[in-house]
Amino acid sequence: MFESITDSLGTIFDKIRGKRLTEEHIKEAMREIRIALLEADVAHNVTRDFIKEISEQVVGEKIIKAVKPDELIIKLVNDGLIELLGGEYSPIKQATKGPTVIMFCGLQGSGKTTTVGKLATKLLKENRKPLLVAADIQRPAAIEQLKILGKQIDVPVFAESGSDPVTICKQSIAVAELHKADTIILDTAGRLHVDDDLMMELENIAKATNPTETLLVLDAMTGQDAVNSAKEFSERLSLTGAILTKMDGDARGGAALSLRKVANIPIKLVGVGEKLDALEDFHPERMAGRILGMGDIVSLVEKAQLEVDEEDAKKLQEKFLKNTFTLEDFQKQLAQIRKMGSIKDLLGMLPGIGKQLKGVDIDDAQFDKIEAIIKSMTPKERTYPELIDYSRKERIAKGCGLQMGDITALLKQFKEMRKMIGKMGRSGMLGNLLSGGGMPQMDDEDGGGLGSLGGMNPMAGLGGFGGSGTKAQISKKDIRNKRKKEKKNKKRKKRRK
Ligand SMILES: Nc1nc2c(ncn2[C@@H]2O[C@H](COP(=O)(O)OP(=O)(O)OP(=O)(O)O)[C@@H](O)[C@H]2O)c(=O)[nH]1
Ligand SMILES: [Mg+2]
Repeated sequence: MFESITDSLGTIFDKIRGKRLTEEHIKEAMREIRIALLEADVAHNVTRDFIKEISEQVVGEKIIKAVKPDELIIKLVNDGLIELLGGEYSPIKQATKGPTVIMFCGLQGSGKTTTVGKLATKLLKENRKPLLVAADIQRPAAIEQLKILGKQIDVPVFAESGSDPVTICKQSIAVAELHKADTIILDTAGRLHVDDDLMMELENIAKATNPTETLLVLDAMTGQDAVNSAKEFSERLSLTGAILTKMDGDARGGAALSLRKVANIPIKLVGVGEKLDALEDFHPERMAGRILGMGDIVSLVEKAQLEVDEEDAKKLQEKFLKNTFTLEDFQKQLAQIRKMGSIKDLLGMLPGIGKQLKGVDIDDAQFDKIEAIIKSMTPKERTYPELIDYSRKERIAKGCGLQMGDITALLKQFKEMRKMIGKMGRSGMLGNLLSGGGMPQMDDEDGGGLGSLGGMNPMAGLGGFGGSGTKAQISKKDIRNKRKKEKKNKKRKKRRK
C-alpha cells in the first residue's frame, strides 16, 4: 500500500535534502507534492487545502533561513499527512453497560463479512467473547458464509433465514446473553449503490440495537468512489468509523488520505489480506511514517508481541547470548516470523528498508525451501551443522528434493548469521538489544543483500526484535553478571599462565 506515493515523495525529498533552498526550490517541491497526492488519488479539494496550508507555513523567510530547511519541510509534510489520516488513533469502543454492539455496513463486496470474521478473531485474542449476527438475509449464501467463518474460529453465529434483519438484530441481544457473549457484530446486507431501501433498513437496525460502533466498510481499491459512498452513508447514518479493506492490493492510498476530510469519520481498522489475521489497527502517525518511508517499528514490535511466545523468546535469547543458536531454533523462529505476515511487508516496516525493497522480489516460497532443508536433517545435524559433509549433504538434498548447492548456501548463511550474533554478543550490542535498547544497524557482510535466499541477516534482526518486544527479557543484571563471570575467567586464565 502507498508504494507509489512513498516513491514520489522520496524522490522529491531527495532533491531538496541537504540543499540551501531558494524560494524557487520550495515552490517546485510543493508543485511536485501536489502531483504526487493527485496521482495517489487523493481528492482534489483535499490536495488543494493540504498544499495551501503547507505553503503558507513554508513560504516566507522562516523556512529559507532555517538551519535545515529540508527537514523542516519533511516535518511539515509529515504533520500534514497525520492530520489528513485523522490525527489520532481511534480505537474500537466498548459499551459501558450491556453488550457492545458493532454494526457493519457498506456496499456489496466491500469486505463486510470477511472483516466481521477478522474482527472477531482479533477480539478473541483480547479475551472478548463475540457473537456474529447474520443480518444479511438477502442471499442464503451470505448466511452460509458467516456460519462457515464462525465455525472456523469457534464463535457462535446467530442466523434466522425466515425473519427480517431488524428483528434478528434486536433478538441478537438476548441471544448474546445466552451465549455469554460480550460483543455482538452485525453483518448487514450490501447493495451495489446506496439506495433508500438499504438506508431505511440500516437506520431501523441502528434504532433497534443502539450500536456502540457503526462502522462503514470501504474497499480501498475503489479510491474516490469509496470516499463518495462514505459521504452518502454518513449523511444518513451516524457512523462512528470506517474500515478500509484490501489495502494489501495496489490501492494508491487516496481513500485513506481523503476520508477524514471529506466524510469526517475516523479510520479505525485496515484490512491487509484475505486471511483472518489480516486486520490492523489504524494509527495515523505510524501510517504517515510508512508513507514517508520512515518505517513502522511500533507496529512491527506489536505484531511480534502477539505472535511470539514469551517462554520461547526467553529461551531463544539465552541461546543468542551463549551463541548456541541451532538450525532447529532458526526453523522455529522462521515459523514464528511467518505467522506475522509476508516477509516483504515485515521488512518494509523497518526504517529505510522499504525503499531498498523496491523491485526486490522476496518470494515467501524461498522460506519453504529453507524449512524443507532443515526438516530433512537429523536432529544432530541441526544442532551441529558443521557435521554436514558431502555425503550428508547429498542425503539431505535427496530428502527435500533440492540441489546440493541450496544446502551449501543455507549452511553458509547460517554460519555467517552465527558469526554476526557472536560479534554482537561480544560487543555488548546484543545485550543492549535484548534488554530493549533498540535495533542495531547491521551490515550485510556476505554481500548477499536482501534478495539473497530470503535475506537472512535482516531476519536475525527481526528475531531479536521479537524478543525485545516481549516481556520475557533477559535483564541488564543478567548480562552484567555474565560479563563479570567472563572477566573473572579471563583473569583466572591469565594467572594460570
Ligand atoms: N485482498 C484482500 N481481499 C479482501 C479483503 N477484505 C475482503 N476481501 C475479499 O473481498 C471479497 C468480498 O468480501 P466479502 O467479505 O464477502 O464482502 P461483503 O461486503 O460481505 O459482500 P456482500 O455480502 O456481498 O455485500 C472476498 O473475496 C474477500 O476475500 C482484504 O483486506 N484484502
Ligand atoms: Mg457479506
